[in-house]
Amino acid sequence: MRINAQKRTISVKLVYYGPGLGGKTTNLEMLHRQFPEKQRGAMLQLDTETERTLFFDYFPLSLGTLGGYKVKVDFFTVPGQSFYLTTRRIVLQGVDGLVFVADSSPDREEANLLSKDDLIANLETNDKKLADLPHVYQWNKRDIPGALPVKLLQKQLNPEGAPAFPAVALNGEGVWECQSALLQQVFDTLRAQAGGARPASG
Ligand SMILES: Nc1nc2c(ncn2[C@@H]2O[C@H](COP(=O)(O)OP(=O)(O)O)[C@@H](O)[C@H]2O)c(=O)[nH]1
Ligand SMILES: [Mg+2]
Repeated sequence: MRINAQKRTISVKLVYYGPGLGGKTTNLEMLHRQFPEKQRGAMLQLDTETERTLFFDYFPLSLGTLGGYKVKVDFFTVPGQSFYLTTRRIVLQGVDGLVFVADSSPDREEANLLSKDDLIANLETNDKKLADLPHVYQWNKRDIPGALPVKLLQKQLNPEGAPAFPAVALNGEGVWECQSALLQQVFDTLRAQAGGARPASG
C-alpha cells in the first residue's frame, strides 16, 4: 500500500495467484469488463498463443475517495508456470491483497498444492506471511465434470479458513464476489492500521 499524504492518494495492489491455466487472466478480463469505463484504465495483456500468461496481466482502477484520499487499485496476475518464478516474486512485491485462483479440474489437484507452496515460499522471500496478508480463495471451474469437491479444496488449500468462493470465471460467476470480499478485507486492514497510528500530516 502506498500512501502519498501530499498528493492525497492511496495505491492498493491486488494480485491473482494460482496454477497455470487456472483462470487468473479470465478473472481480470471479466472484472475489467464490469467496471465503468470512466474508472478503469486499459488492460495490459501479455498472453502467448497457448493462452498462458507470458509475464503478467494488469489494469488500473480509480475507486473514488476514502477519507479525502483518492484510491487507486492495481490488478495483477502472475504467470503460473514454474520457470516464471522470478516474475512471480517481483509481482508479489508490495502486494496488499491476493486472490488464490484454484483450478477445480480433477487433474489439477497437485498443481494447486504446488502453487500454494510456491506462494508461501515467494512471500517469504518478500518477508511476508500469508497470515498477515488479506486474501481470499476462488474455487474456479466448478462447471468441469468431476470437479474436485469444495470440501477437499478447503481442506487442502485453505486450512486457515479464509473467505472462499466457488466460481465459473469463464461466465463471470464468482469473479465480482472475490474481488469485493478482498477489497473489503484490504480496507478493513487499512482502517485498523490508520486507527492505531494516524499519519502525522493531514
Ligand atoms: N470450463 C472452464 N474453463 C475456464 C474457466 N475459467 C477459465 N477457463 C479456461 O481455462 C483456460 C485458462 O484460463 P486463463 O484465464 O488463461 O488461466 P491463467 O493461466 O490462470 O491466466 C482458458 O481456456 C479459459 O477459457 C471456468 O470457470 N470453467
Ligand atoms: Mg494468464
